[in-house]
Amino acid sequence: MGKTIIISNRLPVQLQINNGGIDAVPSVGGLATGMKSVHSGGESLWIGWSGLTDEDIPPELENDIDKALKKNGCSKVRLNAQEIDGFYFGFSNRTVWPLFHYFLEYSEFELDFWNTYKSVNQKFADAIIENSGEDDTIWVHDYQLMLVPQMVREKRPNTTIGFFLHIPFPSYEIFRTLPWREEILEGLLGSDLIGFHTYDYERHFLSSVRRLLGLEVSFNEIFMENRVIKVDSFPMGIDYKKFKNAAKSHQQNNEGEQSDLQKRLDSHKASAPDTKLILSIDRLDYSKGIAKRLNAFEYFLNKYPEYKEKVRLIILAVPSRSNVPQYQLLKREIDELVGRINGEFSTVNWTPIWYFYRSMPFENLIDLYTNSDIAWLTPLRDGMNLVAKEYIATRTDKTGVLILSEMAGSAYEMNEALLINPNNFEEQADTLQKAINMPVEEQKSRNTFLQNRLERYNVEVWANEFMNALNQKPELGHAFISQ
Ligand code: GDG
Repeated sequence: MGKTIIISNRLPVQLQINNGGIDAVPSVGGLATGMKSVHSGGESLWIGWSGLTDEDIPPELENDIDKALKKNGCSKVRLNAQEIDGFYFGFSNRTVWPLFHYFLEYSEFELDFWNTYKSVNQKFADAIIENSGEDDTIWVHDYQLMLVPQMVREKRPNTTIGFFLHIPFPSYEIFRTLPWREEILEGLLGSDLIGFHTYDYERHFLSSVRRLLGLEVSFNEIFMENRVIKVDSFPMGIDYKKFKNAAKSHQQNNEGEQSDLQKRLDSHKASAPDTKLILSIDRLDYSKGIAKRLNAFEYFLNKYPEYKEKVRLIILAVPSRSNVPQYQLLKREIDELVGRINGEFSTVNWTPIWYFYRSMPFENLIDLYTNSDIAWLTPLRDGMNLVAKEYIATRTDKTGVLILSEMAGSAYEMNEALLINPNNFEEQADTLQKAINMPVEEQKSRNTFLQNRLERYNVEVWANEFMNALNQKPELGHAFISQ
């Protein structure tokens, strides 16, 4: 058997140019951790963009970069600033991302973006061909690379290719508005296995394939002229042990080892022991519903004024895609909302919202998870939402309440959370009230179910299940043979 080739837009390492040298620092993101079991030793290669454009890479460091990447089992695809503009900020994040998250009015159908997306996808496919053999198994990740499977298939008809989409696949009625809808589907159909987080995304995809390409679909198989393509759902898990153990050692730390954030949280608890902390963590993205959440919080404070000075909302919004205009507008809207709500409700002793617009180190993330009585996550659309799972994993004493949008993929597996419609302020205000007053026994009972499920179906199991399914290619079925 050959090696495994993983392809994603970004490599699982960060390149840092320091005086005269190069460091490749492994990333700690969900995908990088999840793929650890697949991407081990010399058995696999990860191909992707390094995060530095051609213009950023001093020619004399090119070799050192390649060496540093090779040490980490990685190989880079070179992209210049103009390619990143059209492919990443353009087609990926101004066309596909909004469309697949049902923000139809934000989706821009620009021919230039599309042409750059095609040529950059071809670059990734060429890099795969150059670095792989016929026997290798290829796993392509996410919406930036949807044309890659077919581009590889053309050159390597017998290679095993899998594709996993980390964001929702929209309903046919939304997807059909894309001018290049057939090309995207055909690109994906170069795969042997196409994976989604949930059964609904899978269903939407199959419906688009049937209605736009007229292909025969039976259960979760698509029949093409000479191939059968399997489609299935693989809900992504988290590195459960990592979060659980981090939370445990966080509790054991004595004062000297505490972060400044933890000290601040402690002093807040000492001065206002009855105040409940409500947490939300997201990239600053319109799909995450941050502005609506703030409006719902204001609605809650007006509907239940007895909770003034008794709750605090902590918002961690991580900067993201800040050169896309919609994200700049959203940043302004959130700044204004936080200012207005704090201006309206603050007292000498109390500020209702603590707002952090930055990325925090992992330790601080654990500080926030472990100190919050409630996690309140309100995406308007979210492929999965790993933050919901991470919050539950850090609740070592099993207390804590998760309020989660039904529009997140994770809601399908987290029925014991309090599920809400993020557009319904009335329901959210009542749910916050319920969460604040939920008896500890009920919290523990709900979280026990959630934790057991998350521990069992962790990210390693997710990756292995996908790989196992990929390596069991379907036989040409009866429906196909009888044609
Ligand atoms: C996409 C899909 C799908 C957040 N802030 C900080 C930080 N994080 C980490 C969290 C979590 C990750 O980032 C965010 O993951 P999500 O799943 O919530 O959301 P997306 O970034 O939108 O991811 C999503 C996912 O892909 C996987 O398929 O679930 O639906 O949109 O792991 O912990 N980490 C650190 N500092 C921060 O400030 N260190």
